[in-house]
Amino acid sequence: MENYKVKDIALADNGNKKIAWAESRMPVLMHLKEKYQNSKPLTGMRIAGCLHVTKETAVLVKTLKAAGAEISWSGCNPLSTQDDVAAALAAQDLSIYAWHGQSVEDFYWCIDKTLELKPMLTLDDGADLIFRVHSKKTELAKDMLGGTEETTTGVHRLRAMAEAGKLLYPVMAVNDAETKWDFDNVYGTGQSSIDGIVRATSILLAGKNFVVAGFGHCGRGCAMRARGMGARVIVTEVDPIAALKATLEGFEVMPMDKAAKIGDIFITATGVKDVIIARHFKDMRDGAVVCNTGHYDCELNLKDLYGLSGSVQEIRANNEACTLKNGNRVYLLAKGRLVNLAAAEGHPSEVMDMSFANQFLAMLFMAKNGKNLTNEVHTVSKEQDQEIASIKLKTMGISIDTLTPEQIAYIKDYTAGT
Ligand code: RBV
Repeated sequence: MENYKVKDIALADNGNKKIAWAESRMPVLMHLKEKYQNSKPLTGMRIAGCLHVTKETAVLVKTLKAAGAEISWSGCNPLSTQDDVAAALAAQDLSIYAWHGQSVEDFYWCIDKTLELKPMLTLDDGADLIFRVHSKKTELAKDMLGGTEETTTGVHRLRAMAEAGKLLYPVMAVNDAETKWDFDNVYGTGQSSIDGIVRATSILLAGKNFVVAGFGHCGRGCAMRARGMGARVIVTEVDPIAALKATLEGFEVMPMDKAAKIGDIFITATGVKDVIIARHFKDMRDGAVVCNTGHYDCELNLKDLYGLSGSVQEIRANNEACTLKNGNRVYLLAKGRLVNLAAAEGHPSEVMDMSFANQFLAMLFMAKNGKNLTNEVHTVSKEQDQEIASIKLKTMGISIDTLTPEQIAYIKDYTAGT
């Protein structure tokens, strides 16, 4: 019996070409694959994963397999699966359930299929898989060694579960590694979100009012990159410290009520729902482009937007013209799903290299130590972060200085002053 469901297995050749491209740009993960493929420390480990099926994820999956794991996989967003990559993984006898353009029912069906493996480890991006275990398949929790979580929103959900005393096994917050969120969230989101906007619109960014909602790691990346393309960047925030950071970075900060009236392009990166709602849509200029790069599609209130629209027409891939009853057009990209993954290819391989090296090492750690950890959200060690940064630098041909013993002594010597 087939242990996969993908759009079209005949796309595997294309998928393999994409994966080879990603492999050539993910030297840290490839180094780890090389290092562990003989000793196979994940032998006997059953891992269920729920993470965007992209060429980069395929490199992670192949690395976990090379280290001995048995794997079942699903995508973590209905619109982010790259069908050729999914086909390539299925053709390599990996148990994978993922295709682009799923309904919510399909989405959970896929997760449930992956849980038939009776995993001992879960790997999440957004916490939908682990939440499924906790809500519908609790009988699986007792045999779990641990889980890992890739993204900010998932970590928030898991911390809330842990605080409520509901977490049934330990989880590693991969997102919070410095070599993940200071790079993936900033440069990855920044570049790939602009990429998604441009692919869906072919719009000129120079001279546009580009509104970024949220100035966390992801919002900062979008703001920086939009500015680099010549846009006038406006930031909206709810946190005074983040607002101050944006201001001192030279971005204009104002409430969404004001930004809505002047923005040409809007992107949400907040992790919060209802950031852009009816009154904002009504106030927008004719031709405004609206999209989201946060994990869930609730940041834009789509019910409001569709409710205000007299007609909705898909004018090109990932771009719907919503003609409001006041005659203005608002262009919605990728149905409010992550624009970088739905309308482009997600973060570039070079940056996912570090994120997925963290995922891989976190999996090794959980396989070995999960049994002895408390049912809380744990963070990756400083050593893991440093190791990944060091290998990355080495593969980039960059060397750095080393502290002398005298300098180390100086740092520790609190008596040394003026
Ligand atoms: N993300 N993965 C990719 N190319 O595979 N791109 C982005 C990829 C992850 C990223 O790590 C982020 O935390 C998460 O997607 C949001 O769902």
